[in-house]
Amino acid sequence: TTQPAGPTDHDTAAGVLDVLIIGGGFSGLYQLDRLRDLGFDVKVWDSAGGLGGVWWWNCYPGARTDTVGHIYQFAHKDLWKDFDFRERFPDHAEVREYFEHVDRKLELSKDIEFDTFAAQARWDEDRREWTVVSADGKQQRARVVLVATGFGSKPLYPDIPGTDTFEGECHHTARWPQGGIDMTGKRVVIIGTGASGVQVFQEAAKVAAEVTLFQRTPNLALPMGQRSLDHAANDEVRKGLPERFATRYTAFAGFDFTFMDEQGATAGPEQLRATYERFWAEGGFPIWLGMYSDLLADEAVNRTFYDFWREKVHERVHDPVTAELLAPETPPHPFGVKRPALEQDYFDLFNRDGVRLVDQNDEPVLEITPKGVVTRNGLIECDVIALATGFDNNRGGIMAIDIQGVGGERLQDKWADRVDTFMGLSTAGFPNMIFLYGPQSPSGFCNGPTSAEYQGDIVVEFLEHLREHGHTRFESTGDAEKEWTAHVDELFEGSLFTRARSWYWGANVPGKPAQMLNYSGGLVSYFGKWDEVRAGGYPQYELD
Ligand code: N01
Repeated sequence: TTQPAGPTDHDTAAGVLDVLIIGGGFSGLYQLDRLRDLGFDVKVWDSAGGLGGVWWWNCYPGARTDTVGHIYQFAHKDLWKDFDFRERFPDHAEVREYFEHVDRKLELSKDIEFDTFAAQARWDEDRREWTVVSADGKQQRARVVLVATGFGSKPLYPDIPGTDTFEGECHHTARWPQGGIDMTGKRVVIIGTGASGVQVFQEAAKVAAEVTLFQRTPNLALPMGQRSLDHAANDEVRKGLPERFATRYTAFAGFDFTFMDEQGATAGPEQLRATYERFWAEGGFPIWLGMYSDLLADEAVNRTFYDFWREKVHERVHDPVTAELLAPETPPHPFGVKRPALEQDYFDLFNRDGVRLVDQNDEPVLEITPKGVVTRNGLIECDVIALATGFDNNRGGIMAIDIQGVGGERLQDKWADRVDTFMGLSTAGFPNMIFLYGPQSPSGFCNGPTSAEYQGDIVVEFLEHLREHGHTRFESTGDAEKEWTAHVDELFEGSLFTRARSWYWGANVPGKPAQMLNYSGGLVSYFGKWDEVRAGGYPQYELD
């Protein structure tokens, strides 16, 4: 059912690809390489100007991984054997260098069209193929479309009047100018304290004349445990990597660690403290997803960690009012049900002259004028405004494309009130389309590269299965997605995750339907489920 690999006329509507991949981040690139090797005729379209997906767009100062670089890479084809990371947690420039390394080895770029935003995709039932049209009018037909737009490709802009009138530089962190902005000696305003806000703040506060950070919810940020790595250190790390890569497939969130077997509820106060101190000294996400197995479920245990965390923050911040704003006595929400950032000197930098934290709830930004931002206390003059206000996560990148399925039904309409997928992979009425890292998949609870490979493998295997059996059309059923949605909802309801207005369930976007968009059952359950699907002959799909 597929054409043999080989040259076809991709620039005209006459050429039909086996697979068009929208998005060239970890997931899209993995698909490209795997499918190309298997003889599929495949291309990638990406709106970015270069490789890396989110790592191309998020070039704001300080943008870096929150996952140890050695684990935030492909295990595929021994690519890891000859790439050194300079830092334990590489910054965006280094992640881009990694992608260039991958490109040199796998020659991916020749099959990627950059600066190509897929604006529309139309299903043709008679031909059993999609026609995808770019924002600049290019057309591409493909039998299968893989939507690999990532969970954070659609920036969320705050609704503040006057943004266009500002005379200085005002940018969303995910649309930062590729050439950068020198903040030395400047007056900088940052709105938002998610991972992006914390990171850009850490850079701004070191060089700018003045930094004003607007906080709506405190970030329960954890120590990163950053270290420099030389070649010998990289060699040392590499020795243990195959084993650590294998662990990624068995861990809750695709890291090389998972929760401990012990419960915090049965540990005494001294034992709890000793554990917290031990993890704190090492830093990183194990503090969040590698400690007591009931930390994110048992509110009393959770509170003991919050109090420990608060104490640590208060030790570092001199001004008691600022310290209390950053780490209030009453937790803003249980620890860890909103993604904590990893910080290096975030809390210490509030001790600097010219650095100010403003409570956005008490003193919101009312307006942006040519000279700066206005609050009820007047104008804060500034030269740079960083909008670190996040994304329309999980579904935003997909819904930015006008996808028209069977009978012209629009995905934007189908999902207007509720997202429905089967395992985050596909949705009824939209045949021959697969989402990678999609809504209702482990996505936000999974290390990106792990998902790219692990979920990527099931997609490749599924496409091979279809080819072998001569199927030219697949569509998941409405019943299958009802059941999956109910399962995702059930895991969320009653959990502590409902207690923070997070992007995990769409609560960060005004007007977005409240619905859990990330599968929170862990990788083992997710892929165990797919094993059943495969063993049963894919009964959740109509195959023809
Ligand atoms: O976005 P966020 P992010 N007025 O949604 C505030 C990944 N990531 O870009 O918390 C005022 O977390 C909002 O306030 P509140 C990572 O998975 C990873 O930082 O909703 N404030 C919040 O403080 C991460 O979780 C890295 O009350 C407004 C902030 O803006 C995800 O991407 C780096 C506002 C948004 O925080 C998103 O992170 C960066 C408004 N109108 C991102 N609207 C790594 O380290 C929103 N806010 C790998």
